[in-house]
Amino acid sequence: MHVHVKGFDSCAQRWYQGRRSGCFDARGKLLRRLLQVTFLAILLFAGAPQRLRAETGEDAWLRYAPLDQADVAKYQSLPASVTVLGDSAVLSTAQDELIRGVKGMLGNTLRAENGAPSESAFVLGTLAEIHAASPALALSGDLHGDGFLLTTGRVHGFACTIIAGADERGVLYGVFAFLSKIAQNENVAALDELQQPAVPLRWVNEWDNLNGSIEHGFGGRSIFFDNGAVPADLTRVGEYARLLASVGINGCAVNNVNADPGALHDDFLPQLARIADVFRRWGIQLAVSVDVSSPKVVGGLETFDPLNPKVAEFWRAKTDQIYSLIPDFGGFVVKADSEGRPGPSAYGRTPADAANVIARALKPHGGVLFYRAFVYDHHLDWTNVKNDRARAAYDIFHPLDGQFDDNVIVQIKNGPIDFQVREPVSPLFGGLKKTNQAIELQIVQEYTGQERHLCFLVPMWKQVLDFDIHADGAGAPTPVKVLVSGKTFNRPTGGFVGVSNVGLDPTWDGYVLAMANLYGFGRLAWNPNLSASAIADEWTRLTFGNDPLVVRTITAMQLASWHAYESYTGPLGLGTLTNILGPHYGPAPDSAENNGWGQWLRADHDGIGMDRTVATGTGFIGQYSPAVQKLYESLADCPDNLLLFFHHVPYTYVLHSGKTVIQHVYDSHYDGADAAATFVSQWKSLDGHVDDDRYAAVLSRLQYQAGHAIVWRDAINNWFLVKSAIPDARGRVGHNPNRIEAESMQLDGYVPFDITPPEAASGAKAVRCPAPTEKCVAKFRFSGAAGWYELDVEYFDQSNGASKFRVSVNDQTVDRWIADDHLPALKPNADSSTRRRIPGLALRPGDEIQIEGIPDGLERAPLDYVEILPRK
Ligand code: GCV
Repeated sequence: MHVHVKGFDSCAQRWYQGRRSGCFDARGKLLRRLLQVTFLAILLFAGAPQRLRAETGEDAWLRYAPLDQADVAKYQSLPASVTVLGDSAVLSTAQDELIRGVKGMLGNTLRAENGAPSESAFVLGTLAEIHAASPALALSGDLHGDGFLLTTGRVHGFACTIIAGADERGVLYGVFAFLSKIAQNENVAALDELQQPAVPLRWVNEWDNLNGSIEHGFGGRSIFFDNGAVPADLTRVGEYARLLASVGINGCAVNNVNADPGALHDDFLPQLARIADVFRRWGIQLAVSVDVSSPKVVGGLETFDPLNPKVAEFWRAKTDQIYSLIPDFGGFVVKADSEGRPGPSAYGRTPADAANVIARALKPHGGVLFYRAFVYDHHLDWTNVKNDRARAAYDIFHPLDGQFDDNVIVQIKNGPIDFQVREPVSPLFGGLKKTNQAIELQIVQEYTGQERHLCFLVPMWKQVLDFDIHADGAGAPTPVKVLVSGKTFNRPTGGFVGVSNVGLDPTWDGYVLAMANLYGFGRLAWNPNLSASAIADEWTRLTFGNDPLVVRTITAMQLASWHAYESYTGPLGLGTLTNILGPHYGPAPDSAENNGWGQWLRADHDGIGMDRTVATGTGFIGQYSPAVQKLYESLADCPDNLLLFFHHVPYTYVLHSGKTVIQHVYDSHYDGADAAATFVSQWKSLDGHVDDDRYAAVLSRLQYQAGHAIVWRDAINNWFLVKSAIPDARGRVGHNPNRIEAESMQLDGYVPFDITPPEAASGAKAVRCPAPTEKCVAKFRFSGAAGWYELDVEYFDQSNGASKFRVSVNDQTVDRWIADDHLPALKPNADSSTRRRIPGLALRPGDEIQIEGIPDGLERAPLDYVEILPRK
């Protein structure tokens, strides 16, 4: 509950602004004000609901927050003790977790016991142990893998709640599932529920470098590495393992797939063993990404040719050494012949050759090798219209089907390009019938807003997983989710891999709301049949509690967010129209063209899109089965949302929706930016229903997103306007009547300059201080009608300086701030463009509005425009 005392906020605001007058210069006045505030607060809090405790997000969905008294009553008949059958680290973790969860939510401390129960108890154990302890107990179901059973029954004559696992991990997963039910206020009295994971291998990959940085990590520095070593304090690693285990993840490759060979050095392995020790009690197997040139770089051989016996011997000896330190080591992940990484092509060998030599070293220990299918040439000739990066994975791996050993899993990104906001399903899922496969999903939002934009990816993943790729010809449906389980073609294994990239930030990934993606990944890996809305609902209840308004609002926001993000970043299957040569963040569509990276849009004055048809294009569509080819090959059938991925069409082409391509682009960008703005008002409706800290942190992200969505909207629409020369039928693009461009203001010190690319700034220009200087000023006179307005200042916040800004109206300071949001940019462009909103300004015609910028470092207080809108 929030208490707003009229007058206090503005007093604090004036103080922040350095204007002590009227607030702090008269001590007596201040004292009186404080007394009033205290008195009012006492009055308001007496009998009011307990204030929500402050939270950082560190507990994510495992908060075990106390339930309301009325709900606690529901669980009164639960046993008072928990006994464990068997003796292992994972089982005692399960017992500790149950005690912790029950204590947190219900306030009771369960008695911890071992062995057969001597009273009514929670009984934890593997099915085998429970059978041995109580042979008469008929437990239902065929439990295997890491599955579990939650049930009730008499053990040794006592009425017990039984949490049985097919293995020890299953017991731990059962405990988490049970606690999750309590946290969601579900009835657990007459439980009889069996859950089995859909796939055996449920891994995450972390792209952490040994120096502690993370490739595309938005949650701070690594929890695994610092300055070339594994840190002494692995507390966060343990907490992360707990989070992963709670959603059924059983493997984690801790270092970047762009692997530092140093990870295999003799003196590094004992350090990795320390991480494995922490993982073990959570049932998580450590895995390591390896560089295929390690035999040469680490082993000192003159070659890393996979067919050379010395190379095989290197991998055998190194792997044996690892298992001597880490007996439950999971295996390796390999990225090779991709984006400059060494690979078997150096010796004319295939990915199967490279994979098998390593897999054979792992085999005796039960380890597996994930070989990534993300192999492509990033020096493609863009002048050849038949070239197509999307073809690469299938062209390379399909001919090798059947040549991989049975402990190799080919790890396939969901789409044929690279984690774009929308892509079709990779045809390779249908192209491997005699090879194990896993789907690689990107949990971290590299191309989908980098944890600064709300983008819940589960709906996108669901579309991929449910897609029937018709791999079995005329046979039964073969959705991707079944193919990767290995069941379709009777493969021994298969799985899900999520690129997670959490860091030391208390929120793990930089944004409380983005953790729904990690949760959702785990839930789908366990059960891909869950719906996106069920997952969003669960996650919200666990993360924020069961208040119906909170659950309804956040679930709705999450479910709307991918569509919104897609609408203002990359419609019609074009992919995220971001700077692919930079941080993959803000808009910069031209960066995709005329280079070897192969993410071409093929945009010219007349039309846009890649022709990937069999008839006239690159032939990519021919990699799908006939039924899928039929869906995409003809313009008549191709769905609008993938049209420009598969076809090159004129801007005037009419979509199934009845709109032209160009008008769809314009409209969807306005719709998407509007949707982002509604997230702010939706979130504001939760003020007082969510703890203050997380409320404020999320609000600030959503406000930023609403502003950056406008940057995206304007940049992409202007780019299309320039390319096509077709105006927006609704007259919006290029017309911003409420905007005052900085370059048109009266400048003192500030100088105009051209922005590159031009669409990154309004009017293609901005102003900045020419060199380090004390301050620069841009001012103008307000010419609208008298009234209340909100004033948006669009400026550039680079990461190489922290400029200060001050806005005044007729010499009265109305706002000041420091530009230090650490956006991913060293220059003024669409990555650094951001907005400061000053709400509630009373303006009259002729008022002088002045923006003062004080540069810092290499950031010259750059300013794009001011927009003045009537206050909402
Ligand atoms: C780890 C994209 C990313 C790279 C990443 C690569 C991959 O290209 O931008 O940072 O490298 O994918 O998945 O290997």
